[in-house]
Formats: sequence, structure tokens, C-alpha cells
Amino acid sequence: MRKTTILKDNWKFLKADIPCETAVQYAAQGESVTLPHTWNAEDGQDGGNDYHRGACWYVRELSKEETAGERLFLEFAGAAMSADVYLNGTHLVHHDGGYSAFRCELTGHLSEKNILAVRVDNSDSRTVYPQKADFTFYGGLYRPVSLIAVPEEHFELLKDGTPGIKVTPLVDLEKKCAHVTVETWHNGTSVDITVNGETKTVENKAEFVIEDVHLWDGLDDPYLYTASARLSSGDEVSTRFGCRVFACDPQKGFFLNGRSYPLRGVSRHQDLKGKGNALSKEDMAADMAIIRELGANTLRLAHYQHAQEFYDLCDENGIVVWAEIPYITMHMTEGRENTLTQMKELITQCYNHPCIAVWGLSNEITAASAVNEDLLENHRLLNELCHRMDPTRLTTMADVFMLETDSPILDIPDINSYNLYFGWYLGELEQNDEFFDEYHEKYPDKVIGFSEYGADANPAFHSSHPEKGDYTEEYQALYHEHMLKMIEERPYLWATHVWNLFDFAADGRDEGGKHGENQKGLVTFDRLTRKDAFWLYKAAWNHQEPFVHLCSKRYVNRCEDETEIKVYSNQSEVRLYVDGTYYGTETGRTIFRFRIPLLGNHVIKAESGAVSDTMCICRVSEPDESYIFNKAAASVTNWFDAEEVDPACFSIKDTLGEIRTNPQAGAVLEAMMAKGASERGDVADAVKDNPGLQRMMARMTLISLLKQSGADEESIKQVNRILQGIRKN
Ligand code: GCB
Repeated sequence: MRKTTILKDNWKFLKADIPCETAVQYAAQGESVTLPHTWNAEDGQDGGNDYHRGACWYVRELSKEETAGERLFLEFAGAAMSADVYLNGTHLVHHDGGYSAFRCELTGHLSEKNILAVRVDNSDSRTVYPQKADFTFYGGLYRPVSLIAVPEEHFELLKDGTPGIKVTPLVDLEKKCAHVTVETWHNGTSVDITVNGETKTVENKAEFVIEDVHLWDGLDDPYLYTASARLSSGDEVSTRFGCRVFACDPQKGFFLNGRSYPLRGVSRHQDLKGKGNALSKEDMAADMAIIRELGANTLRLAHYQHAQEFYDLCDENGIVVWAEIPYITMHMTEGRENTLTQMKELITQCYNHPCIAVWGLSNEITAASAVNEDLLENHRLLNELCHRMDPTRLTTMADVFMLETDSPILDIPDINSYNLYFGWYLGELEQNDEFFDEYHEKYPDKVIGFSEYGADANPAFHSSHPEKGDYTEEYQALYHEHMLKMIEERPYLWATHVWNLFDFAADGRDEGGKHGENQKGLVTFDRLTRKDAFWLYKAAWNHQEPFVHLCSKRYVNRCEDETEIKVYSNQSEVRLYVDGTYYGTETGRTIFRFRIPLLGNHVIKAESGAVSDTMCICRVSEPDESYIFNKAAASVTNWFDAEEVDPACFSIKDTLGEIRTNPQAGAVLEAMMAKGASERGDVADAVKDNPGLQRMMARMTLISLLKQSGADEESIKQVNRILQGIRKN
């Protein structure tokens, strides 16, 4: 028999980088904590990029009862980022990587009184990923720690955190059967392996055939089988598995069990406002409920290995998953070994989950690194490792927008995917469409996906003239309306993932009225507010639960004669009532628009069949300043909208490409850029050296570039005056 004891209580936490003996000696004076725990729950979420990154200690005495058993192992489901485990002062194991599980054996080191001390360290490192990324690197024992007592004869526990049992189901769709191979690792002589009611006694590996197989069929029917293995000592392991076939076609996109199944969904980070990454099972289940409500059929579990409980939830809910390691943003020449061990652990620990379709090698790794031989070699080794450990799944990679599509790195993974932020960080929305059209035409035989896209929104900010960079709920909604359509028109995209389902902590950020948060979420960090864009996707993806949603409900005070009333719904007809009087009906799909005169206070009701939604808006004489985040940019916009521009001459409304066609106007631009370059050298250099980026910049209007770079109103006006003095042709 196996006994697992979760060590939740009675830990002492010391926020100090001290020797083990000192930590043990002063443990009583430490802070009492329960696991899961992170020391960055507050300072990792409040901005300033100043959260504690260092080594801390967790100390706990193990009771007699807890240490009973023939062989005793200790399991850490996640210790961020590196950990050293000591029992009674003896160092037992060192582990690098904050997102994968590891174990060590305590047997032989136990005495009368047993003190466990764990040094956990999230400081800077040149060898352990992640080091540069847009999320908080929380430190702590933020997932459960357990004792596992097993008999002398038991399943393997140490190697890469293995579950001891590995199941490979290969499905024959025509014959409607599955060939299931079950492998086990143990120190006994034989093992009884059971699948679907059939038991085989073997040395370690058995093959089964399941006739008339019940498929794991995505959201509709995520059926799970169980495989179990038992030794004569009574030690037993079991795992669930699913029988399904994933395939990708460059023209037709993703297939599940032989039918077209475009993967459309979101990404998720594993943190929560006020708690950091120390989540409970209930927190995870609540996240999954929101994912189901949205109607997404895929998740990119970014940017690292998530909790086993979360992959379990994806198995149970039929969500197709992209799993990845935190090999992100910046390649480290001394980090190769760590990428390989993190990948080995990810695959070993997650192999049995039917939800996982692809292994992600890296994310935007060329954002801060050149494509050199060392980086290519690292990717080749990772790719080979994935194929060696798991020939049944494809490998992929999330490419940064400025990575040239003919870069040799794209040839390494089986399939690719791009992260594009046109329409947010730079460029215009249409450039997303153009990018994929060009790619698809140039590489008709390559599978391509859309691994990230998004725009930040703070639901406190609103506008009737939303635009890029204003952080309004309305701009985010418009952005996603464009993207949803763009994606629907391109079924060849094997997977698309909104960045991100939830706002998340990025302590280095300070923007859009919040400190320390990336606000690209469709839902706020505390999960309490679904932004309008959430309802857009729900209207497109959730066909189960009829609803109508009135947009801009938080935009109450409006200063205009006429206002737009926009409704998102998964119904085909929406009726509108203003102050109790029928106003009109719109038919269509997903987005329904009305315009109404704004006279005073109004009660607006949208209705479709049995479902309805209501809001109140009111006419005000002055714009409500509390809705505007970027007041400087807003005033530039107001000035610019009112300004008469002579179209025969150049202006800041022209694109950089147009301006460059004229030597005189081009010289004005160069001079302006050179001034900017001397102020922010690195960025300008990156643009200069990157033809792809240059091409994209050529399509940006000068006004959007100026606003984005934070230029003040006076200098924008000045550049415009100069350009207006230069005639086109
Ligand atoms: C990216 C990164 C992601 C960031 C995101 C953003 O490309 O992969 O980690 O959070 O952009 O919001 O800038």
C-alpha cells in the first residue's frame, strides 16, 4: 500500500539567505505559514519591479506518524525557482526549475526527531529559465509538498518526477479501436497491469486493444479511460488516459479524430490577485469554469508547466492544450542544460494527459537574442528530445512578430505559430491579416498558428472614439472584433490563442492606470469583471447558453448627441428597448449595433427570446475625465481631429513609407528618428538591423508612432507644421 500525506500545515518561513543550521536554529522565530505559499503574493503584484528575489527557507518537523513506512519519499509539486532539500542537516537534493515536480528519498536519513529544511531561491540566474519575461517570477513552495510512503517493492519515484506509469494509446479511426501500450518502472519482478477491465501480468510493459473505442472527443465528449498497475507488495499507480487522434493540415488547420476542429481559445497564467501563484484546487476549478463559460476549446498553458490538477481539468473538460517550458525572450548560453531538464520533466510528468496536443519549445526567444548557432542547436536538441520521448505529439514554437519567416529556426519545430500585436504595440489591425495572408501564400505547405494577440484594457476607461493605446474597454473590444473576424476567415490557422484570458502580474509594468499588471485579460486579475471582449468570444464560441450582453455598461456618462448601443449575443436576433419603449431589431451574428439619440438618463434593454440585459446611461455636458487614462494622448487626438490638414502636402497622417518617398520629407523623418535614437539607443538599433520590422514600420502612420513613443503635443505639432510645408510630388 502507498500512503500520501500532504504537508500543508506547521511550516516556518524565514525570509533570509542564511545557512541551513541557522535556519533550523531560528525556525521557531520564523513566520508560520501553510502551503501553498509564495513570498511574492503582494510585492510581486504591486508594480515597481522590486519584488523580493532571493533565497528563503521553509522549515518543518516531521512527526513519527508522518515518517512511518518502509521507504519514504518527499515530493515537491513546484518549488520556484531552485530548491535545496535538507533532512536533519543532510543535503538530499538540488532542483532547478520552478514549475515541474521533483522527489527525493528520505529513507536512511531519518532519526528520532526529523527536521526538514528547504531552501527555495528565485534570484537572478544565468542557468535557470525564465530570467527575462513579462510576468512575475514568484518564489516559494507554491504547490503541495507530500510525503509518499511505499513498500520496499514499489514503482519508480525519482526519475524526473515520473508517475511510474506511461500510457500510449494509438487510435485506428477506421477500425474504431485503440492499441494501448502501458509501460511501468519499478523494482519488483512482475506487475499486474489493468486497462478497461482486462489485466495482464508482465515484467513491465503490456499491450491492449480496446475495440469499439470510446474516443476522447474534445468539448463534446472528453471520455477518459483508466490504466492501473499493481505490484505484489500492494504498491499501485494509476493514470487516466484518452484515445484520440490529433492532426494538422497546412490548408485545413487542426483535426480532432478525423474531423476539422479549429482550435480557438485563450492563454492562461497560473496566478490570481492577492494570492500570487499559490492557488488552491478551488481556484483552478473556478478558472476552468470561466474557460467553459467562454466556450474556448483550447488553452495555451503559458509560459511553463502548470499544475497537474490543471491538466487534469483540461482532460476532463475536453480542452486541447499547448504545453511549454519557460525558455522565453532571451537565450542564455549557459541555460541549455536547464531547457533540456525542464522539457524532460514536462514530458515525463504530463505524457499521459490526453488534452496535450503539442510541446512548445520556446516563446519569443529571438526577442532579445540573435538567431545564432548556439540558439539553433539548443532548439534542435529540444526538438529531438521531444520526438525521442514522445513520437506521438508535434512540437511547436511561439515566434516573435519580428522574426523573419525564412529564419532557419522556423524549420526546427514540426509546426509554427506567431505572436503578433499589430493594432496594439505597433502597426494597424489589418497588418495581422496581411501577415498571415503573405505567410500562407509563401508557405502553402507549412502549418501556421496564432499563438498570441491582445490589447490591454482597464474596465474603468471608456471612449466613444476608442483608439490604440487608450486602455479603454471599447478599444479592446474593437481590437478583438477585428481579430475574431480575421481568424474566422482563415480556418487554416491550426490554433489561435488570445493573450490572455486573465489579467496577470507583471511587476515590471506600470500602465493603463494599474501598477504591476498586464491587462490584456478578457477578465480582470481578481476574476470579478468580465470585460466586453470576453462576451464577444462567448457570443462566437459558446453555443450552449443563450445570452445577450450590452457593451460599455460601465461607460455611463456620455457627452454626445447620439450614442452607439452595441450588443454581443450568440442569438441571431436582438430587440432593443429604450426607456421601456421598443426601439428596433437587428439580426445577424455575434455583434449587433444600434444608434440612439442621447437626451438624458436612459434605461436600455436588449432582449432575445427569453434572455435580456439592461443598463443605464446618461447624457452629460462635459466628458467624464475619470474615463480617460492617457489624457495627453487624448488631447493630441482631439487637436488632430479638429486640425485641417492640406492633403496636397505631407503630414503626420501619412505613413513612414509614404514620407520616405520624398527626400525632403524623408530627411525630416530621419532627423526626428535620430533624435529619438539618441534617447533610446537600443530600440532604434533593433529596428535598423531588422528588415522585417522596417517593413512593418513603413506602414505605420507617423502620428501613431509619435503617440506611441510618448511625444508631447508641442513637438507633434511642430513636425506636422514642417511636413505641411513640403508638397507631395
Ligand atoms: C508577448 C509575450 C507575453 C507577454 C505579451 C505582452 O509576446 O510572449 O509573455 O505578456 O507579449 O502582453 O506583451
